[in-house]
Amino acid sequence: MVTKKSFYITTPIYYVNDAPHIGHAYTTLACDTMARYKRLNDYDVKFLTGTDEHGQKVDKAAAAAGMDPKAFVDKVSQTFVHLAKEMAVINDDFIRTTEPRHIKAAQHLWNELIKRGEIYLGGYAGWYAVRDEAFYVESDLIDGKAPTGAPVEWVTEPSYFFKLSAWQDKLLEFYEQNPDFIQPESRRNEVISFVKGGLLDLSVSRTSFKWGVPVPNDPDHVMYVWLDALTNYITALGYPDTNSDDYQKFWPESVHVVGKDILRFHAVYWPAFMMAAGLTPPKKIYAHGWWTVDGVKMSKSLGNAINPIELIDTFGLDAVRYFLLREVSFGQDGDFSRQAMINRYNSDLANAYGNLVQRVLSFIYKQCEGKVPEHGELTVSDQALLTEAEALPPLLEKDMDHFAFHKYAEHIWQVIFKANQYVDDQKPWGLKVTDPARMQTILYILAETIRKIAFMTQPILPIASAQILDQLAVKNRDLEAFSEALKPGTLLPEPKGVFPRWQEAK
Ligand code: ME8
Repeated sequence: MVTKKSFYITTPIYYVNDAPHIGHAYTTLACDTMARYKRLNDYDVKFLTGTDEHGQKVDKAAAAAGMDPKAFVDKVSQTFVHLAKEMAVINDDFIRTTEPRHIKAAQHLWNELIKRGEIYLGGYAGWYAVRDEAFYVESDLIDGKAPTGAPVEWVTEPSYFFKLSAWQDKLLEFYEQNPDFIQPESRRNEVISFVKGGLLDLSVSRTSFKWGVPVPNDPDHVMYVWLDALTNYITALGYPDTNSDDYQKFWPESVHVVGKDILRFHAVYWPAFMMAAGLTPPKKIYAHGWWTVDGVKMSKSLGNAINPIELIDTFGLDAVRYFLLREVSFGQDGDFSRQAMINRYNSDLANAYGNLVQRVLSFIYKQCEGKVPEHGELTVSDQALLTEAEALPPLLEKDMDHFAFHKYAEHIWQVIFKANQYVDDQKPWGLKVTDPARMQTILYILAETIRKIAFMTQPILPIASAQILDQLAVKNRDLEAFSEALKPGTLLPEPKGVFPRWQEAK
C-alpha cells in the first residue's frame, strides 16, 4: 500500500473578545486554500482552526458584556464557527481552549516543564498590555505605550517563569539547522536578530485574575494565556499521547500560518517551550502581512472593521476569497477598499474568467447540440493554448510551496487571458456556416482549456469551479484526473453564468 503524504496546517486560534473581521477571515481562507490544494494533490490533510478563550483580555470582554466568562466564550466562539461555515472552510477540527482535552494537554506540558527544571517560581514586576497579552520592559515602550500602540499597565505579582534566557543559543542553532522554519525570509531575519539581542526569562503564570488554565499544584496561579494557547496545536493531535496516529503522522509536517503580529510567540516562545519539554518544534511558521481598510488600521474604536459575512453576502464567497488572496502578495501588507474589491471582481472574475466560460459554454450548448465538440487536426495555435494550460500544475506547485497565493492566481489568469485572446483571434462564431468542423475543433480546445483551468481554481474558487466542472460534466476532480481529456459527444447540461458583472446600484 502506498502511504499518502501528510500535511498539517493551522490558523492562529482567535481571541473571543470580539466578533471576527476580514483579518481573521484572511488567515483562515489562506489555510483553507492551502488545505484544499493539498487534498487535490492527494495529501492526507489535517486542518485546524479554533478559538483562544482564556486570559485577561477575554475576561475583561466578558465583564464588559456583563456575562460570566464561560457563557461569554461559548457565545462568541460560535461566531468563529459560523464564519468558517459561511466561508465554506473545510476544517478537520475546531479547537476551543476551554475544552477538557486542551486543559489536560496544557497542564501536562506545564508538568513536563516543571519536571525538567524549566520553570521556577519568582515575582513579576513590569509592564503588561492586555490587548497584546504580552509583557514589556521599560525600554520597549514608545510614548508610554507598547510598540504595538496598546496601552500598558504596571503589574506586580508572584509568577512562575520559564527559563527562556537559557534557550537563546539553542534557538539560534535551531534556526540555522532549519533554514525554512520561518517564512518569508525577511521575517526570519527579524526573528534571528531579536533572539540575538538576548532573551529574558518569561513570566508564564498570573495571579491577579482567575480566567485561565489552573497551574497544577498551585491554585493561586493560572497559566499565561500564550503558553496555554500555543499548546492547542498539539492538543488537537492527541497530546500528551505523542504516539497517537495523528501526532506521529501530522506533527512532522506541521505549518502554523499566523499574522506578523504574533510571529514572536510562534517562532521564539513556542519552539523554546517544545524543546524544553523534549518535543520537536513545528516544521514551519509562515507569517503573513496586515490588512488595513481605506489605509487605516481596523479597530473597534473607529468602528471600521469589515465584517466578512456582510462582504460575502454582497459579493459572494468566491469573490471575497479571490480578492483577499489575489490583491496582495502573501507576506505583504494589504489595503481593503470597496472600490478595489469591485475592480478586481469585474476585471478578473466577470470580464476574464466568467466571460470566457460563459461565451464558450453557451456557444457549445447552442451550436454543438449541447455536447462536447469533436475535434479535427490541431493547429499550432490550438496546441500552444493547450500546452499553456497543461503546464499549470508544476508551475502552481512551486507557487504553493512558497505560499504565493497571488502568483498562483496570476499564473492561472495568464492562461485565462490567452484563452480569451484565442477566442478573439479564432472567431469560432464566424465559422458556423463556412467551416463547422474547424469551429468544433476551436470549441473543443477551449472547453479543454476551461476544464484544466477550473481544476486549478478549485482551491481558491470552490463554488464557481464546481459549477464550471459540472457544466463540463467532469466527475473526478482530483489532480490525478487532470490529464483525462473531455470526451467528444459527452452530453453537457445547460450552462449558467458564474460571475455576472458587478454594477453599483444607482
Ligand atoms: O493573536 N490583518 O488572536 P487574535 C491580517 N489568540 N490578519 C489579521 C488582522 C489584520 N488586520 N487582524 C487579525 C491572537 N488578523 C491569539 C493567537 S495562536 C496560538 C493565539 C489575524 O484574535 C492574523 O492571523 O488577535 C493574526 O495573527 C490573528 O488574526 C490574531 O488573532
